[in-house]
Amino acid sequence: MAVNLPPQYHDAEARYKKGKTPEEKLAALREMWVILPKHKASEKVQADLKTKISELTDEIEQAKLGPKKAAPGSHKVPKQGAGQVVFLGPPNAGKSRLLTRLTKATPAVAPYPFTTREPVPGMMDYEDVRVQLVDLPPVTPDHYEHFVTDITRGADAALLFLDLSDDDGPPATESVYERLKLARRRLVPPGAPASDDPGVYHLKTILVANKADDEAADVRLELARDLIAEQYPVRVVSAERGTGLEELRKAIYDLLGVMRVYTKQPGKPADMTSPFTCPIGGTVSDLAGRVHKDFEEGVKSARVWGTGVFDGQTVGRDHVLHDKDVVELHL
Ligand SMILES: Nc1nc2c(ncn2[C@@H]2O[C@H](COP(=O)(O)OP(=O)(O)O)[C@@H](O)[C@H]2O)c(=O)[nH]1
Ligand SMILES: [Mg+2]
Repeated sequence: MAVNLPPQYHDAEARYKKGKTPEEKLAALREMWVILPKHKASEKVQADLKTKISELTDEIEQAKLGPKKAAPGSHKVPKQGAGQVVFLGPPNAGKSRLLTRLTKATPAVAPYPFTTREPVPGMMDYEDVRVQLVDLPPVTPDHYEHFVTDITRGADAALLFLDLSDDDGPPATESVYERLKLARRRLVPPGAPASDDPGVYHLKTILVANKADDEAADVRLELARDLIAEQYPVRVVSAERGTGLEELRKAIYDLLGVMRVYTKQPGKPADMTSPFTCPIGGTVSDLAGRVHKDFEEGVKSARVWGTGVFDGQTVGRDHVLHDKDVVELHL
């Protein structure tokens, strides 16, 4: 979709391109952000601008901390599956143990802190889709790996861990929230309004209260609910005993806010084995863009079997799809 941009936007963009320092570039990008009309047609431009602002803000902040230990992007985890969900929490909360329960990944699990130093991805099966989970090093007020800031920018959602076997669990989890806030990452409950500052990244989060097998688990969970600033949905689990894990799988999938759509070729049955996933509220053209980047503009209509249509109804490119619809794209 074409976006009509006012002349002031192009002026600011020219200043961005001519900017010599990251600070000059950032100032110009922030002007562009203010001027940019915020509507559906400009969603892609908005997203690009947000990413650039966030990247430059982080670059400027990290430069203040001294030379980088690792090259930018060296800890990047390429996205796979229906979405990427990162594990954030204090040491010893059972993040790595949970990853071994939900995926085939094999991170080291140990009864002492700081065992995990690098991001460890694994794929979680949920019905007929797969979600990428990424175990990360622990976060404490004194210990923060700066690549966590980069990884959380690209992630779709987060699990915030609480250790129910430790009296220090609730304050330790609160510290994780605060430390990420310092890094301009705000862990918010799903459905919270989008960030109004493009330099601050909001990450949809649920609280995973682990080690529910501890006898004082209930009391600590209550304490944590009072202490932690945001009211996250909570999933109570025991990674060790394997309780609560099926409910957690569903909660993780739901957190992504995606729907499954199956495609078919004319005259052939649908491929019901590997759905495409799109954000809930996505249209025929959004789906087409997932199938092939050239199809997003190229798709003219579609036939749809599923919700809100009669079987095989022909719809336009702006038709909103539903979970489990079967779609035949017409280019
Ligand atoms: N009792 C109990 N112990 C657990 C549970 N989950 C993990 N642990 C133990 O907690 C310790 C830390 O686990 P780990 O996964 O390495 O924690 P991480 O630092 O958050 O990755 C290990 O000794 C685990 O066996 C659980 O649900 N219950
Ligand atoms: Mg670990």
